[in-house]
Amino acid sequence: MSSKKPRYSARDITVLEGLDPVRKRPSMYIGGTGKEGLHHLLWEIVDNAVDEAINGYTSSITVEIHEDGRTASVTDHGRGIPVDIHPRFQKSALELILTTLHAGGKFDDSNYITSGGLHGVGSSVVNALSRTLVATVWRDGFKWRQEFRRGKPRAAVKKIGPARGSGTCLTFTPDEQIFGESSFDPELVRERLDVKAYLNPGLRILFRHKAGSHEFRHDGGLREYLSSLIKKAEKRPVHAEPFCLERGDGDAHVPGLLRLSLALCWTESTREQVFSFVNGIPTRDGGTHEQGFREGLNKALRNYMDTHDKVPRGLALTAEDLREGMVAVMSLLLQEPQFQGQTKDRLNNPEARGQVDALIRPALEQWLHENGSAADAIMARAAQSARARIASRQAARQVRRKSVSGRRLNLPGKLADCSSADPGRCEIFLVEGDSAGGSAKQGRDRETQAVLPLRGKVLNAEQASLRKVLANNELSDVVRALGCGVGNDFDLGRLRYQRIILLMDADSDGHHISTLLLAFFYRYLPELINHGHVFLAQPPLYRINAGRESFWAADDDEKSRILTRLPARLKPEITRFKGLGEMMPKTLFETTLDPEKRRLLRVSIPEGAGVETENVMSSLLGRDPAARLKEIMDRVEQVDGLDV
Ligand code: 28F
Repeated sequence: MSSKKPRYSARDITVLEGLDPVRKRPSMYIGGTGKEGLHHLLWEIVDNAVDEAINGYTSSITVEIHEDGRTASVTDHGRGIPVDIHPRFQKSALELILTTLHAGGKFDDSNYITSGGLHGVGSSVVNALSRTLVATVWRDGFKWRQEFRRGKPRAAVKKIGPARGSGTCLTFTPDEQIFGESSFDPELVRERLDVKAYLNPGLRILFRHKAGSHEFRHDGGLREYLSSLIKKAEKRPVHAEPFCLERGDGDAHVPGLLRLSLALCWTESTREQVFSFVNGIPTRDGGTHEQGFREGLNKALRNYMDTHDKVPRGLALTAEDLREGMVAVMSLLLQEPQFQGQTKDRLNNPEARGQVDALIRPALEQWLHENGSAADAIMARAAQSARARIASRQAARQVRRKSVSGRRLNLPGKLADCSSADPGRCEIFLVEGDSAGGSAKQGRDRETQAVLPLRGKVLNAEQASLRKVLANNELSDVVRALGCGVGNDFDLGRLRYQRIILLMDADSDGHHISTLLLAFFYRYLPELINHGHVFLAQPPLYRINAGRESFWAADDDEKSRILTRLPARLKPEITRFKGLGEMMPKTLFETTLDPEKRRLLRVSIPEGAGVETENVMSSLLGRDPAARLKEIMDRVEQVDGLDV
């Protein structure tokens, strides 16, 4: 540890702001007021003590959880927080530090490395959120003491008496008005302090609590941390020595990045584990530094493979293959870390990405070059991952194929299925009535078109519960035929048909059934509509025979348009279809089923429709079961000569 000793006084404190905002909105400062928030208080104070240590003023700190489980003390043997009186504010530096937000000073010194976090506002935030806080300072040959209650001093700092040495001790009890009755969790504290000791080799941390005391000191740093993690995971490393990197303290000419430490090793585990820290704070959600790490790693391994002719034959290694089984610990010291996300667990400094990449890549490549047997083992591990990945993908495909055929057994008896098993090519017609169903079955393209005739009554889904809906034979047949499940069980990936086409008579009964079916899809299978799988067929209403030719018209408008176009000498013969069942199968195919000639309407829920559509649908379907289809037709888009 270095020992730079810049001189400070109370003069160095800059911006001052009271603590009211902290008590008003504690979560803004410590993330929450639960267990995490409570422990956050302790981490802040511990970090301040660690800062004093990593800057070379002390080599050991003590953390104690008292009998009550709610009071904690942290002690360092550093310089002691200054107690001299600030000439302008007529208060001690100690009091200013503990009662004002953003009290800078030591943090304006670019030599002073901090643990980030609240970036120096930490101890005042803790003070604000503590029922009581007692500060004891040893400094200038005396022992000093000051007490606070909910952030307010009870009196000025008092000289207790002569004392040797120097240091700071803060004892605080989190305010039950803010944190309730919860107490510190010794196991959690133990764990965190242990990691702190790995991150700061040479530092000794004493931890005392009711059930015992521990001493943490890990001079092996990240290398030792890595080996303890691997031991804990019970996974064997595939090479003997880990790759370790230390950059910083002058040799890293990277602005803002003061230090980078890294240890990594490949194991037989099929997971990848990266534990990253910025200024001693775990970055559980990764961030730019982890991105840079992965990029540097990837490039180094690929460069090494290329230049040493180690590219495995016939195997394409992905970046994930290269990292499988890897366990890594990375610790960064940054001048100005920016943390992001709900819990501030992600680093956001954009420059960190390139900096970390640039530090890791050449070093790792060099290491691989010098450690041939480790490099070989790592390459073999990646190839193994690639082979396992390919094999498991094949196995998954096999299972999928099997379950497709397995589900065929559960298909409704009335379904005339198509022969193709490729859902992308298949469509299903939901047809009203047996006779229409018969024509459709005969007229369809058996390879790609399935037909499900619906008899009986389709339940009004708008007013029924899912259980009732599924008790309805017609609707449960539809669900079984589609194969994609419904409710919690829904899985679009299992849909057996690309297009679901409602084919109903162009009369009021047909409209009614279409409406009920659409209500059912809208309510219980909205994904099918959202992904554009639901269509309305447009069977013709009229046939017009003129000479040797036949024309079909979907409605009266179309009929008159056709008639006006016909040569005057022909006497057209007009047939109005009463129902689909009257149509010859061949005619039905030509007019309605044939993907080349037919017209379909795709059903869609209008963009941004929420409550409004909801209301329209329920007034349309819920209260007036005889509602006209027209209102739904307003929401469909025309699809001509469709081939999606
Ligand atoms: C129990 C937690 O907080 N330890 C600390 C110091 C030492 C100095 C310091 C802290 C002074 C003017 C701000 C002493 N002498 N443990 C701790 N130890 N803060 S916090 O200074 C704060 C600055 O503005 C210190 C000379 N320089 C700094």
